[in-house]
Amino acid sequence: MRRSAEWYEWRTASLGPTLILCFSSGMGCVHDLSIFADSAAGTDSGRTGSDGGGPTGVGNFGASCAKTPPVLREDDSPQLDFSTSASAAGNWAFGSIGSDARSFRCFEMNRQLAPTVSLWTGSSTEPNVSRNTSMSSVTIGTGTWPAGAVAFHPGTGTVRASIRWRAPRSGRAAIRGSFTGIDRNRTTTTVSVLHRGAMVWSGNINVSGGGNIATIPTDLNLDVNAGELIDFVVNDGGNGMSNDNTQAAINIMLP
Ligand SMILES: [Ca+2]
Repeated sequence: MRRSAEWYEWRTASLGPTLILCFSSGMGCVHDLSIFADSAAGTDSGRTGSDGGGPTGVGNFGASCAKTPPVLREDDSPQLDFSTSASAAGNWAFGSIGSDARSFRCFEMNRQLAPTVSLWTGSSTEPNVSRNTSMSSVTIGTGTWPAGAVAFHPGTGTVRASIRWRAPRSGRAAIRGSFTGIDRNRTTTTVSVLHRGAMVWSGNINVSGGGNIATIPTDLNLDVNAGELIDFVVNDGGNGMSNDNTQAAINIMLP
């Protein structure tokens, strides 16, 4: 790995007064939040940030994303880091992704669809990721967000929405979750899990024989390195993106 003086300066600033002792030769840092270790090829250019979270899945969330320190959690879910102020925070980022995981871009625009439903988008309305922060379901147009729900919606063609997780430490991550169509005109999507940019699971919602709920099997356990990325991706199911709002109930256990 390659770490510049600028990198350390950024790191120190981002973590405030926390003292971090790092070693050369890939031994890592004694501080538990040391997760910005890039691949052996080294793509991290420090504060100016060009690491792209490519197919190796190692690095920051992506070049377009704010750099934020991770949060150590054994039980993680995207709603814990969804905020209206930043599309990348803690262990989760919300953005668009093409057919190559290296194309991930953090969303730039946030707006309220309703007093308790917040939406992150790029330059277009879709793809997007949204959250209902209330304790009640909320219906907007043809979509109904259950209480507390995170949802995502694809764009057109290969432009998809991604809920991206960055491992706060190394270990075996239990990937759990279910995805539900929440549009009354029938959501038609395909949801995938990508690890190191490669698909490790996919499920169909009201297309290709799938029903309205697609559930990740309970044996999807992935060995992750600190800083590695896992993408939860939704596409349009091959029939266009109309009425494709999809609830994403995601849970990652990393003991
Ligand atoms: Ca569709």
